Amino acid sequence: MSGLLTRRRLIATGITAAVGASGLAAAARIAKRYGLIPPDHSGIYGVGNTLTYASQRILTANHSRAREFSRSEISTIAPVNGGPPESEEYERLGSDTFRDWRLTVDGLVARPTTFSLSELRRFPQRSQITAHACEEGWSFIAQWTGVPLSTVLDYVGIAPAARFVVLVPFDQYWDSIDMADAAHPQTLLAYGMNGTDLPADHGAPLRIRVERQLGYKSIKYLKRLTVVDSLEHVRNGLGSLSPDIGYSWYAGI
Ligand SMILES: Nc1nc2c(c(=O)[nH]1)N[C@H]1C(S)=C(S)[C@@H](COP(=O)(O)O)O[C@H]1N2
Ligand SMILES: [Mo]
Repeated sequence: MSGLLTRRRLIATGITAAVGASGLAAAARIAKRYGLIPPDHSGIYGVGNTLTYASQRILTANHSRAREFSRSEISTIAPVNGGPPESEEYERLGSDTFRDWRLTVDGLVARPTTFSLSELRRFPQRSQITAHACEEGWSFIAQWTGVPLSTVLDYVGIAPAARFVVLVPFDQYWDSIDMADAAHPQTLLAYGMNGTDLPADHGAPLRIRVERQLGYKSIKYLKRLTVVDSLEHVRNGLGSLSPDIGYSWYAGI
């Protein structure tokens, strides 16, 4: 009897798995047809990553905003994950209040440009009070001030083939976002936090805020943004350091 039950259960499990797998395959085909394929689409988590990304992109096609908070809700403590880079170049630039620091914006753009901090400050400014959620389970609310990434991309003129923006900091991290996130009104190149210059621990002189994704996408200590049509030949080909350490490229919330 118990043998029969086991067998039945096995059959049932097999069917469920088969239906699930073909459903996933169909969804993956639809995702591919509409260009909703994340760079880490292969491998054991590939189908799941593709489904998450494609369904969120369909649901959030209208640039839905992350919640914004009031000043009184700003957290008194803001934890740090990943302190300032131990790079000679970074330390040298920081010792002179980042006067010689430049952000390079290149790749598929009409006018590759390097920007000093004061040049970035001359663009129309935006401030937003948002919640930062780390994948490790903690969060805090802070005010971020900077220039929308879309303003800078409009200035350099992105090519029609552009699909991703690669984010390169001074440390070993790197990541990329798609054009939906790049054009999102809350995606900010932030040089200020809670009314002061961005503190060293939180990414001085410039970090990105990608408010619709988990904290690890908000790359700190930026030095370069490169616009590309594909991530296939960028470093590990997976769009980010995260898949190397067990996290997905897309971390939408
Ligand atoms: N360059 C760089 N960016 C980074 C990190 C890092 O170590 N280096 N850590 C990430 C992670 S996991 C989180 S949760 C946030 C932390 O931001 P905070 O230190 O301002 O809280 O930055 C993200 N951006
Ligand atoms: Mo994080």
